[in-house]
Amino acid sequence: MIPIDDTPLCRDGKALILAYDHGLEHGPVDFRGVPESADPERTFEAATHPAVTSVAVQKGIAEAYYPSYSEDVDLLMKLNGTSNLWMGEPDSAVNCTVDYAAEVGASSVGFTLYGGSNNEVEMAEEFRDAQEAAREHDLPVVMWSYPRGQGLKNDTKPDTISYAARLALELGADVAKVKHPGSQEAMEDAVRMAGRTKVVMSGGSKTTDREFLASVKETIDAGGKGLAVGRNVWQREDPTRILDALEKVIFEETSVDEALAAAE
Ligand code: FBP
Repeated sequence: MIPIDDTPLCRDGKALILAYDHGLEHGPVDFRGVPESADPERTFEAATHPAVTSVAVQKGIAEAYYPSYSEDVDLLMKLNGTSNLWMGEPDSAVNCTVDYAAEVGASSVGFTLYGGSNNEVEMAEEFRDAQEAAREHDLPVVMWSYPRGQGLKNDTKPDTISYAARLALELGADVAKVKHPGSQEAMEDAVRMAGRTKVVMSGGSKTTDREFLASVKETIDAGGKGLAVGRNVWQREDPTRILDALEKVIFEETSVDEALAAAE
């Protein structure tokens, strides 16, 4: 296990990972509301905000854009990912090796595991290879721990999220990225189940400032390490405003009202 507090994934013991792999995972539809959001430079610019600890992207985006931002932005390389065109049982192609991620400049790696999928066994074996390679490079591993599959489609039930957090600990992830399970109490259970693996909340689809910040606040109060978020930042017309508010809630542990007032 890598203590992530001393790695670029964290600032003052908290993490705010800006995720931008949606062009692969969901496709252009995610960029339609704010057309400028299709330009990766816009997200890299947002990632220079002091609240952002790392940006999580796929290999192609990293190769093309990270060289221009390597001084100002920390890179988390997502190692696997699948398009929304794939209609089979949940699965994720390994698109990048840990060696190559390190060569491009990543200081941590991310890997999706769909526990409960008919492909869970193969995915866990691929995760094993990635996790052990990451250890050789001393790179922290963030697991996108998303139970889903036949009979368990995109489940956010408290027990399922706690199981997702536990899977990350058992399989050797340093950070478990899990969906919000609906309450602070349920997030506390997930944090407990994760043991020494740190828990970050997955952002989810775009919602109101107040609703989104309230779920982040619940995560922090539950002992979560922070957030890995995409759409709730870059699908906003002004990503800086919500990042200002997130800085308050995550790093200064203010109330949602204080954060909203500060971001006016
Ligand atoms: P969001 O904050 O936009 O939900 O992003 C987090 C994330 O894990 C992305 O990294 C990924 O592209 C997306 O969610 C996958 O979402 P899902 O598989 O639930 O559609």
